[in-house]
Amino acid sequence: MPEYKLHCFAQSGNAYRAALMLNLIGAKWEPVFVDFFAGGETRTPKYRAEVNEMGEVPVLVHGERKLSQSGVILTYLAERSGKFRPEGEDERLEALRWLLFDNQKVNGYLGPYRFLVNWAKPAPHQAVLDFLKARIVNALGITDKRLSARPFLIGDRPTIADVSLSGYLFYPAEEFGFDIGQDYPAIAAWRERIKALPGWKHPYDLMPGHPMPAAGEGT
Ligand SMILES: N[C@@H](CCC(=O)N[C@@H](CS)C(=O)NCC(=O)O)C(=O)O
Repeated sequence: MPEYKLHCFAQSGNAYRAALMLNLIGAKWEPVFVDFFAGGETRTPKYRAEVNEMGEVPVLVHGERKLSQSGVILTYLAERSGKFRPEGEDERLEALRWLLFDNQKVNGYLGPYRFLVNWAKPAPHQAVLDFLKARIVNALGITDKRLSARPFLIGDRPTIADVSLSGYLFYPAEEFGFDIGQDYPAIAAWRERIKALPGWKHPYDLMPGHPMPAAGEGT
């Protein structure tokens, strides 16, 4: 029986951080599919009462413990496994600094942007997309500069800050309408280093729910 369960769905980069971490540390885990798109599951009173009062994925279940917020999940798994763990106060603070920057400004904008471009109904106002895109360009530029000077976010080895940054960066370029790999060479090189880690998998191969049924298909 798997040690961990992860409430997730394939299109969620926030959940991908946790799923990827579980795979990279070689944990025994199984996904629990959350029907975000068709069923609006995260918004149901049942989900909020029984799974996560914040109405979000990812949620990691480990025995009696239930954790949400990918940054908390990554910290927990790093401390338990000793893998991808920042060591010492300086590294811990540095990893936390990049994890928060990522949560707010890199993947924190990429996720909603991708959602608006692909799935939002009614379609978003162009001004909203333009605002988010400008924020994304700024945050990716800062991240690219950082990664041009070191192989991983806080130095020579990957930590939970890098796993967090992976959030939406491996999803297909067409889903964003711009190509991160082409526009940000240091991020592109970093992606190859992350892909080379044992246990790496693409989000659509790691979590259930892809491809989504076309409109009218399924129940
Ligand atoms: N800061 C959170 C963000 C989680 C989040 O926004 N998850 C989205 C899916 S990508 C969600 O569950 N949204 C549910 C909703 O809006 O109803 C984390 O890192 O775990």
